[in-house]
Amino acid sequence: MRKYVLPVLAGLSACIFACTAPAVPVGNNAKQWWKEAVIYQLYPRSFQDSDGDGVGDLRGITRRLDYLKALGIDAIWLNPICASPNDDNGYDISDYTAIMKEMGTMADFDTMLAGMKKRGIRLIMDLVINHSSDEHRWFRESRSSRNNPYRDYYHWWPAEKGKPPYRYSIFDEEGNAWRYDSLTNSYYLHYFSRKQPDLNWENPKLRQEMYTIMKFWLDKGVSGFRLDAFPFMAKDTSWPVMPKDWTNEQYVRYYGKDPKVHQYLNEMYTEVLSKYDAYTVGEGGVIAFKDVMDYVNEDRKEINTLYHDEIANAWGRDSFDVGEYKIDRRNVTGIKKIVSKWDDKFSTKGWNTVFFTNHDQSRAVSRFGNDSPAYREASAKMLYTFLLTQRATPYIYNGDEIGMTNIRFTRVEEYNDLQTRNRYYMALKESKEKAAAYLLSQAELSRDNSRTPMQWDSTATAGFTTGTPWLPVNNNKATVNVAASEKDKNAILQYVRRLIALRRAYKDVLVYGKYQLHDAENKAIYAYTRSDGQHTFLVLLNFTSGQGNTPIPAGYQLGEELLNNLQPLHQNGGTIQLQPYQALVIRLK
Ligand code: TEU
Repeated sequence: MRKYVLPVLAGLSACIFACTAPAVPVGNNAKQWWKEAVIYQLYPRSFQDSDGDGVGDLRGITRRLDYLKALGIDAIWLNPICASPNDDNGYDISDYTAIMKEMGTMADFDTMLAGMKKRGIRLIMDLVINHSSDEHRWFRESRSSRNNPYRDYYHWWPAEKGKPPYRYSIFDEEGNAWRYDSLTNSYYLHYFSRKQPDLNWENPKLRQEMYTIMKFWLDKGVSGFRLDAFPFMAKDTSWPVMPKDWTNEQYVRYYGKDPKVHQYLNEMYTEVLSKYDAYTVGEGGVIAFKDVMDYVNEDRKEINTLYHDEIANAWGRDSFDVGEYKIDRRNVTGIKKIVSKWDDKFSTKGWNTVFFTNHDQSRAVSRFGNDSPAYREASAKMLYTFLLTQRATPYIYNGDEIGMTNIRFTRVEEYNDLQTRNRYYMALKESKEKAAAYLLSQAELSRDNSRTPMQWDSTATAGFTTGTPWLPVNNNKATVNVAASEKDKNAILQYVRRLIALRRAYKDVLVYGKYQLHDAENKAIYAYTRSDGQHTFLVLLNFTSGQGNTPIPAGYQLGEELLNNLQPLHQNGGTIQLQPYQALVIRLK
């Protein structure tokens, strides 16, 4: 059987606040709020429940806004909150201008947004543009007859033409993106689940509907959008037959990224985004590195930023083809190459983003650090030191700031995520062994690992709900929780607050300043400097559970120690010795 290779589909000393003489940024262009922002990704279903139904909601978020303000973040990217039957946890929208009933009401939304504004926190909405729910009014109309005015809001293939050319579906139980509908004797296209039919962006009416929806939210005062799965929105609708042994690169070409995507994004920018000065971040996992600038180059007037999966994938990728499953936590030199390559790409144009995890990836400390009791705190702080000292907009995923870990389910029945469940059953059709291997990979890689409820305290449901949580709470809530972190001055949370404050105090260095890699071949230490021409900061990160050594960059001496997750700093002549997972930010002189 052919292989399904899935697509890459923060107190600080007073000095810090006093030393910020403005300097001309080195490297990148115009200053923007969204370049300077620290963005917090909030998965609303798992953040805070207020009514005891076991599902997080908007009133819950409003209750926790002081926590977010104290963290120091500037904006929130909120995963979908619109009306949805929740086949894919809100990524299947049945009404784009209504609130999902589990999440509350539009009045709750308005209160939440007002609470954010009062605290100087911006809101970025998740815009699901490639597909809707099959329960959306548009789709109900569309499937009702071939002559319905909404027919062309979706992609249909009349069955009298025979079977449509094969397209793989990322979530379908049978892996087939065309679903037969007897009502009109036609197949509809769904790249994701059967309940997520793809929208037809070639139809100008559909595009205008989407722009109206975007204006609705912008008029309410949101600051921008995260564009879900956007490269898929423009397809080659002549539906060419795919070569038998298609590769990953071909998959993307046949499935999306049609040149029309640039036309649609430019139209969206002209008709909507430019009028509101709204920020956009596209989910760009399937966009090849060489093509990135075609989307985010400001001269093209399309989107501001996108995010990629290269760092995440360097530590293992979720794939139906379990052969691709690998976790290599020692791949430090590989990570340096990826990060440096992306930094270089944006040295004169566009702007980079950086994240370790999100709702589609497992927990950062489990996957990229070391979540054993001995190293969980040190390695989580080390990872955050990286994240908040990059020339890129950093995304913090909720719960990571207290070092939440993978839950590691062992039985398929424990999983909620349709991706894990459906891929498991597909694997089972091949063999029990394949299914077992896939299940084992999911303990490390499943999206449900990062979707377990936020751990606020050590009580049975971690302060998330008074009811039964929709997904179990991780047992380590007894020690890994916000309440305990507030009392411990060495907690990951307190360290993250200090890092955010440092980034804010030294924007010219840590946001806009030049990035330079040092000691590139070192297999344990990731060393780089950030510099604005006036200040140079050295960042040292030990990504391993062993000791590491690295030279002080030539021509420099160590100055003030700005952050150190593991006191003390060991210096031996021109060499610095780092303890396992030690992270340092030092001013050079
Ligand atoms: O993900 C798009 C996507 O391409 C997925 O395949 C994703 O890379 C994969 O699930 C990672 O394991 C977006 C959303 O981020 C995801 O949560 C949704 O399920 C998906 O779109 C459908 O809307």
